[in-house]
Amino acid sequence: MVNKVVVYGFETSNNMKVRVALGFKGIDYEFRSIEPRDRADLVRVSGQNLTPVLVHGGCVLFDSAAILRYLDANFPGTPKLFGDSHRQQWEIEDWELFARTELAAPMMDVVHRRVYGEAVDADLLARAENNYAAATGKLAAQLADRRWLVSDAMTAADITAAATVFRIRAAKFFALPAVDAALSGWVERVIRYDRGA
Ligand SMILES: N[C@@H](CCC(=O)N[C@@H](CS)C(=O)NCC(=O)O)C(=O)O
Repeated sequence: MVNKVVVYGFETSNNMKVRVALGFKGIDYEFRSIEPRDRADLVRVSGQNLTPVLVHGGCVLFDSAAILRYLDANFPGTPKLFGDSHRQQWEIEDWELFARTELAAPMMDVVHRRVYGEAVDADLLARAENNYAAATGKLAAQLADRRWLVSDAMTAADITAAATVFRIRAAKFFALPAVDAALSGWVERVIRYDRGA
């Protein structure tokens, strides 16, 4: 019997990333929603506190980027997330790095302070707003005349960055830049692979 993929998580960009990748690859999975204030199951299953966690047969993985690599390596014959060449793979890694640092930092600065009960002041929000506008400007420039960030198909670069943009828009932690049509169309193209939590 083929082992079913199980994902433990809740509604966040890193969980959406993994669900989009599974949907894009057409891999059947079960999403087990955890209560963010109760991490006991997560720690029991994976030995650590963050989501998403993926369980497949005897294999347990945490970290969304690691999970995307596991899916590409272990489900051959499904659409690839890391491109067709050495060069594309490096470009994908560069965009992932950008998405997890410059693009996500404005949101994570606010989220971490809230989780720890620290103040989120007007200066921090203004910095977040400016930094996020600059980061999305880079994405919009890349997408002005192309459908995907790296190749002519969706890759881990698009999934990582678009899931972050989607969550930041939904959460409205700080003022968002004016809507860019190319950027919005691209986010829609990516998240249509997410069947939800
Ligand atoms: N590097 C990890 C980060 C995971 C992470 O920060 N997960 C968040 C949800 S996206 C989480 O569980 N945060 C802990 C919390 O909310 O207390 C990944 O990409 O999966």
